[in-house]
Amino acid sequence: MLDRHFYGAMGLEGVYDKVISGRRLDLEDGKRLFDCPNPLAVGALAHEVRSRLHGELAYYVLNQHINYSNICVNLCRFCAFGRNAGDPLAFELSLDAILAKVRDRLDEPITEVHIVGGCHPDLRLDYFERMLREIRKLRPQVHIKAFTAVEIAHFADKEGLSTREVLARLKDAGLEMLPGGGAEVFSGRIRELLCPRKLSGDGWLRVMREAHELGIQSNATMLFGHRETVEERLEHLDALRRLQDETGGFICFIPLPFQPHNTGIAGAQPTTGVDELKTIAVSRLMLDNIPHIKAYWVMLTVKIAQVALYFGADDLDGTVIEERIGHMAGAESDQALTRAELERLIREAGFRPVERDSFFQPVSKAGMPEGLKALSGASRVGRC
Ligand code: V47
Repeated sequence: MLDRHFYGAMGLEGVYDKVISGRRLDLEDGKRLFDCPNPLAVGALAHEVRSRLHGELAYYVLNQHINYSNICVNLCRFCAFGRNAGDPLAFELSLDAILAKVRDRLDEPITEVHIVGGCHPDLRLDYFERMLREIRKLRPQVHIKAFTAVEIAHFADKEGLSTREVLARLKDAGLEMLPGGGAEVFSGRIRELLCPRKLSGDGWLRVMREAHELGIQSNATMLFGHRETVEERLEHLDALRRLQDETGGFICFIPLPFQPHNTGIAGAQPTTGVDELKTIAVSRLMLDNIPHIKAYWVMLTVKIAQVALYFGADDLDGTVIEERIGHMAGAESDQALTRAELERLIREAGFRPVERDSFFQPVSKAGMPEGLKALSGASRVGRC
């Protein structure tokens, strides 16, 4: 399929030339890719880039998600997870309950604990510091990826501290990495429409810049398929790419298809498979400086996530164990996958599974082929 004439017939020879020679795509190129009626043509270009970066490898992680609370002062219209205190579906876990969740899984070789919650009106920074320290005591080897940039800004507001001070305190308590949530799309128009109380796009980028400057790497997300235009998706990708040029702190990008159920977005249709795959492919092609693209099976479904490995994605995320944000909004996927299931999905797609940690370091180097050993460490491409 990677034939110049084939792309020329679709008006994509300029994009083809740039991809083949490793040059950066601009926003117009991105628009042409989204407009291309042939998803396989877009996917094949993304697969070319993905293969250059990761060859036949596809990654997964043994992880555990913990949501400490869904009580939230922002109540974004796209979100079915966030609730007012007193709502029958609101919950708030005590520190003991959180530690019990970690303790329950101590016999499983989990390498990452992923912790997020709503912007709670009352919980204070010392609760989050204790949470990190106690988890670290229980599982000294685990990587703790916790709190979106939106939560960090909320903690700072509540404490009267700067976001940089909050990040430094949480890092001291054991925070190693920020998850990519809360980015949505950076467009002010969309934020005004869907999440007017939430941290702005510029605010999200500022917190991420500060985290990267403090040596805390992060992921980044984009929530798509609600009210945004293709141009707004591309502006979002461009903003991430510009920040990554400066800091190098993003490890992985995760396009999140909007799940419409129980949300405040009337009449929203679920995303189609083609839009999901094309968006993943365009993300791989535009984000030439972010090493990994995650096909998050929870939101995509396991079947689309598996196919996405041929549309630019190189990672399926992980076991997850207990997921609420997507499922409260109608996600149809299971709650958890096992290592065997993740490896089967990857193998049957024709890739070689690699268990990785939060930083995409292979968990075991024993018996690993030389090529793979050489790759370990390559993911920390940034300057963090
Ligand atoms: O921040 C909220 C999004 C995010 C909906 O960093 C919704 O490794 C779809 O960020 N439909 C949380 N999405 C999930 C997230 C994440 C997941 C897995 C791995 C990582 C990582 C990050 O989910 C939220 C928001 O952007 N979200 N509501 C919805 N109705």
